[in-house]
Amino acid sequence: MKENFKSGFVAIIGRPNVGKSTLMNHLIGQKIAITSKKPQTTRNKIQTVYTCEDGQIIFLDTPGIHKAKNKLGEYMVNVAEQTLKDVDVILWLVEPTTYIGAGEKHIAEQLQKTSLPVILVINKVDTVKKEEILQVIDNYRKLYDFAEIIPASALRGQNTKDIVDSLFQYMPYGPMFYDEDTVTDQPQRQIVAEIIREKALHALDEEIPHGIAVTIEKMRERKGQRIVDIEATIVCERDSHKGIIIGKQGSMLKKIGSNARFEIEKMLEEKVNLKIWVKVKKDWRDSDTLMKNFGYNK
Ligand code: GDP
Ligand code: K
Ligand code: MG
Repeated sequence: MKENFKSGFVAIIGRPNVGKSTLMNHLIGQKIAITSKKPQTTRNKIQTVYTCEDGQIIFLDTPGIHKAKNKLGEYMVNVAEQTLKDVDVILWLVEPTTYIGAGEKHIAEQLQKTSLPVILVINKVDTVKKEEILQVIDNYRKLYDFAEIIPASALRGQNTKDIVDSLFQYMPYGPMFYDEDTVTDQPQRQIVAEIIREKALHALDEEIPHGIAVTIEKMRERKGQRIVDIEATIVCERDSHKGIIIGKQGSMLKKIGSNARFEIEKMLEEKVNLKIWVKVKKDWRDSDTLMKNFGYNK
């Protein structure tokens, strides 16, 4: 370990879908947070660890800071606000649009309350022209007093090294909090549940996905064999949703299951026997008890 080793905590914030999970996954080089085209994919605070010669960065992938519409929404906003209290640097991701919307203004207002350095990443620059990027930078410079503004593409890995460098610049000297092999402290069961939820999000249409949760009832390696038996339940809000998730003669559930199994096997490096059930729990997103049941509590 180097003498001038730095370490600290970084909150990744930004509206849903700007590429927070993609960036974090890219930086740590391993898929942890699930990503999708639908907003609000990330519900829980996920901690990932990036370690190199210069130091260690612990990332907290926060759900979007936005106005809550139900209990789940309130929970997510709460997690985000709590996270901001315990970090050294804030990394804010935005889309490369010249128009700054109400959502961004809302976040800027929240940030005025902190004295932490805020690094702005203008992500997805692979989707716009150079001239436009300069205009975006200009507009954001007027919005807030950022420590740095970095245009990048998390998907292509453009300028992501610059992001790491400037994070270290604003980070204190400190110890290694986690050993260098650690990339996350998320329990494996939770990652498995997130993978299944991601595959369901990808396979299903609009409305249903926000109303689903995944629980893992069983996850156990067979004695003396390299096979893990997993039993999971997809919880949805309506009987009609249940029908769609199962599909004609079980075809949809089969697709979700085999896509999930493929990825879980890659992660565990073992064969997986995956059984998925589908259950209806009406309005679970508006119930404190059911939310707790699904692991959304602090
Ligand atoms: P999050 O909700 O902020 O965590 O966003 P995700 O990481 O889930 O990304 C949302 C979508 O944007 C996914 O389809 C990503 O593949 C896509 N995306 C993320 N970063 C980039 C980027 O740099 N360029 C492009 N073109 N797409 C990106
Ligand atoms: K997303
Ligand atoms: Mg995410």
